[in-house]
Amino acid sequence: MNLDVDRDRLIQEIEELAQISDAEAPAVTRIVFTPTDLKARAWLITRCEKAGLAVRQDPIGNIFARWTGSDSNAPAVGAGSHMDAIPNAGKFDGVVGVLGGLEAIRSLKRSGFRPRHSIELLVFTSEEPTRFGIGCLGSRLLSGSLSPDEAKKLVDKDGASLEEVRRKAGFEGELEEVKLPRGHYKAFVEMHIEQGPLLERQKVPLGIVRRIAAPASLRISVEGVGGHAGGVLMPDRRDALCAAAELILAIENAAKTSGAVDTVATVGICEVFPGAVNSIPSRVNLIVDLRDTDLRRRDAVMGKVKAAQEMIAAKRLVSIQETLLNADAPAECTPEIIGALSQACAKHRQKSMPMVSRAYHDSLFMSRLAPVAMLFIPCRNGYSHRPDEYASPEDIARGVAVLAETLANLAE
Ligand code: HGY
Ligand code: MN
Ligand code: MN
Repeated sequence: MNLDVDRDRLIQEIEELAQISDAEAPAVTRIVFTPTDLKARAWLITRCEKAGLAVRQDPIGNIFARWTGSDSNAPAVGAGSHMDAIPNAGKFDGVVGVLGGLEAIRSLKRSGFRPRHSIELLVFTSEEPTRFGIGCLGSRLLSGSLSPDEAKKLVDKDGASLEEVRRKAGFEGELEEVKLPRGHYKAFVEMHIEQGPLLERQKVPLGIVRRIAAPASLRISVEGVGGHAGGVLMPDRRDALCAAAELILAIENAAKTSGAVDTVATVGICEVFPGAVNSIPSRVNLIVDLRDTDLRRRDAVMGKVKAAQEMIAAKRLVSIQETLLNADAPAECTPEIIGALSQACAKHRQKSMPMVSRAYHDSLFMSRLAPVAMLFIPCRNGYSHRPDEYASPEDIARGVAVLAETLANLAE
């Protein structure tokens, strides 16, 4: 099959999409259901329609752009990722899988390939947890990993519910209509930047993911006693921020002493009240992100974090409440799909290496719905979730060619 990836147009599309952002270039911010997100969706849908794909969106805003195959009874082969971006992020996270997936389909069309199984590009709503506190909202609902009732409880930091926000953004219908049955897809393949340094360090151009780490996130609220920064002497204080500081270091230590380098813990959000320089912090809210490739180890670290909360609360006479936001199992990718990716790499005479994904992805939840695997391309210095995130045109085009070959292999 003579596959020619239109690299220049693809790079130009990545640059164009990066302009649809609420941040100063080169940073990208694109939060779910904001006007910028809706503009990006409309921009993408136009390109999918130009490519001759039939497009639909579901009640949570997942986008499905389908190249209908000759056998309407055969389950579709899916590819895709996300376009939303955390504040001050880069332009490649998720986008490489969406626009790369679109270019893979276009290059197959140009090659004269005709699929028996339909090939469908999926763009998932809110892969990032930024607005509603939980990531992979679209793929969780699609795979039944999150119930519509649970989703209806979600509110953003302004107290606006997911239900009102999505309807205001024009997404009608009921969340009960989102879930798809197992068997709807024959396979799902996601191309993504590695968001780590291994491929670049080992000078291997492609990674084939066999396992996706288990993510969990917690909200921890520390309640102390506020007061005047001058009038309250140190022995009389119950400073919520000092207690939170001790807890943050205990969380770091719990990850560092888990016995494996695969355990990671991050306190990415710390809100201090009342937030005045001359007022003792009375309350602190922390959002904690905990991950490991091994579920048991991750849960053991969560147990240590709980014990640290109890110890610090007793010692400092503060109250500490933990709310579990999500705790997901890791995903094993499917040998058959991994095999299809490695065959495609071999056919394109490209070296590849087996990898674990430490970031989570929509594939984590699509694995509850269909056989999945992921294809990683390098990103410079492993940087991601930062404006200097970068993947080279060569690496992107190479990944697209292998993705196209894999999709053709699965769809014939
Ligand atoms: O946080 C993650 O792993 C993903 O980038 N949302
Ligand atoms: Mn991300
Ligand atoms: Mn991503």
